[in-house]
Amino acid sequence: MNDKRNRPEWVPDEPSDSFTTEIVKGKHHSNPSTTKRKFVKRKERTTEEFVQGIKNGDRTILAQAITLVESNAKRHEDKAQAVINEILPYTGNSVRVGITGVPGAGKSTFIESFGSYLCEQGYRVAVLAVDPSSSVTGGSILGDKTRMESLSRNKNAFIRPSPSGGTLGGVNRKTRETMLLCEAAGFDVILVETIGVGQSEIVVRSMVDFFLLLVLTGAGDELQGMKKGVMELADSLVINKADGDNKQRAKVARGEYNRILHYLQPATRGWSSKAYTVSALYHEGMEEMWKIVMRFVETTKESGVFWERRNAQTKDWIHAMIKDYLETAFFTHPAIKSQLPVLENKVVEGHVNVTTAVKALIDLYET
Ligand SMILES: Nc1nc2c(ncn2[C@@H]2O[C@H](COP(=O)(O)OP(=O)(O)OP(=O)(O)O)[C@@H](O)[C@H]2O)c(=O)[nH]1
Ligand SMILES: [Mg+2]
Repeated sequence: MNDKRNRPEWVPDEPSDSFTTEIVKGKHHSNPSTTKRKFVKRKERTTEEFVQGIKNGDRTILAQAITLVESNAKRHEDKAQAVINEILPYTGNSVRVGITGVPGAGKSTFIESFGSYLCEQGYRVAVLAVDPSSSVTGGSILGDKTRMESLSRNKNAFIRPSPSGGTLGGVNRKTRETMLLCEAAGFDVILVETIGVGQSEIVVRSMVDFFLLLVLTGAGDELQGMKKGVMELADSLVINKADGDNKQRAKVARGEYNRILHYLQPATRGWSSKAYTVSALYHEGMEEMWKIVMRFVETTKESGVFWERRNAQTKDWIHAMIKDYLETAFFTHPAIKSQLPVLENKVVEGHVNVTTAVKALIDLYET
């Protein structure tokens, strides 16, 4: 915890090879014992200080509030929830955009380019990431500060790496709560990056208004190999790297993707998802993409779909948290921990059937 105070807010908690930036504190020559005492005794911010700071758009306090939300300590949890309760009336006013795509599709480059464009237009942009693997690998998104170099220096942008550690459910809650804090701090657009593999894109789809799938051309059978499921989640499909030699191919791919999209279930009722080409590296197509997002928001607000989705997302979140809570409670229950392996073995050896074993465990849990 103390160590954190010497670091910029955006440096990840976990040690990582890909990230070595650290601000080294100047030497102190006063009595070390008093320095230490002062250090430890520094008062924790009150709920009110957090709330005011966030509402004033104070980035340091916002970052500290996010750290509080990400903490797994019970003491922090209570305060984090109190802060969120207070700022709730100031949330919900942003446009929430999810960005997914296979590794290397150019998500970070796109966010750098798109985010910078939005800042130029006068918007305040927060960039978050959902990367459940970050606790294991050190996180690919952690290195993104280097790829989002100019955006991270922009005073209208705020970049926060994925919370490290914990389950996808934990990352889900933390990201959603972080989103609320950013909205209360006055950010107009929230961009959430996630890798398009596994479950994390579904989690991100469940927390954003507009979902953008970044794809590439070139890899011959990418169209076939592409998961139809991911395409069905997308409100627009963006073919990146439409520059140089690749420009023509990107145009062809756009036609092919549009044909496929035509036959798929629309991700959002009343909105037909289309394919576009951009070059994130050369900042081409950003204005067009923003126009599409704005048209989407306008269309869905008019039809009511926008609010229906937000309400449904909130309800889903409640359900997801209940499941998460119960699952943890069940598997960490002492009686379950001791009896589960025993019953597993009995089932495997053919002495007990699965349903009977499960019922016995649940009885054990409920008593
Ligand atoms: N030519 C060209 N290269 C691009 C473009 N966008 C991204 N790249 C390059 O593609 C590579 C991957 O880009 P990233 O932005 O790191 O991709 P990512 O999707 O965030 O990757 P992960 O975070 O690893 O999942 C980098 O070398 C970029 O410079 C583009 O529009 N045109
Ligand atoms: Mg990236």
